[in-house]
Amino acid sequence: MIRLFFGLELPGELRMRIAALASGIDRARWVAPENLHITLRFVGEVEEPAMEDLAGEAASIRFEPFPVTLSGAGHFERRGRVSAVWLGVEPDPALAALRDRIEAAAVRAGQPPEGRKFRPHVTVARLNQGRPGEVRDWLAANTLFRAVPFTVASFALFSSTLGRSGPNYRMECLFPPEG
Ligand code: 2AM
Repeated sequence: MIRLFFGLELPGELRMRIAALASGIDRARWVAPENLHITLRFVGEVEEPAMEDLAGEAASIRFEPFPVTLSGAGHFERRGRVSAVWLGVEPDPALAALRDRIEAAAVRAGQPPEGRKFRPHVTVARLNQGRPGEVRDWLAANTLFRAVPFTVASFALFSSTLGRSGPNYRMECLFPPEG
C-alpha cells in the first residue's frame, strides 16, 4: 500500500519565507521547508495498480499555467482543539478548475468521490496541544501574510511515508500543463 495525494510544489524562495515563520508555538510540529505544499486532492492508501490508474487518468488533464497567491493565515480544529495552523491560498477559478479536473480523474480511476469541501492551504504546523494564547498570537502575526504570486506550471502525485521526524513526501509523477 502507498499513501498518495495530488498537490502543488511551492517555489524555493517561498518555502524559505514560510520556514521563517516556524516559531512561537511551543510543541508545534513545524513542517520541514521541503515538505511545504498545497494539497489538491488527498487520495490515501492505495495498492500499486491503483496508483498507475490515477497517474494515467491525471496525465490526460490539460490546463493553462496560472498564478497562485498565498495570503492570510488560519487554523483547523479537531475536537475543539487547534490541530494545525496554515497559510491561506487566494480563491482562484483556475485553481478550483484544476482541482475539479483532478477530482474527476481520481473518480475515473476508481477512487471514491471526495466529500469534503476544497479548502486550499499550506499547513505550517501540526499541533497536539498548543497553548491557545501562542496559537492566537501566531495567527494574528500572520493574518496579513501575503506572498508574491507564483505560476503553477505543473501538478504532481506525491507519496507520503512516515519517518522518525514526521512525514516524508516524494514526488511520484509530475504532470505538465499540456498533459
Ligand atoms: P494537511 O496539510 O491539512 O494536513 C499529505 O498528508 C497531505 O494530504 C497533507 O497536505 C494533508 O493536509 C492532506 N491530507 C491528509 N489527510 C487528509 C484527509 N483525510 N483529507 C484531506 N486531506 C488530507
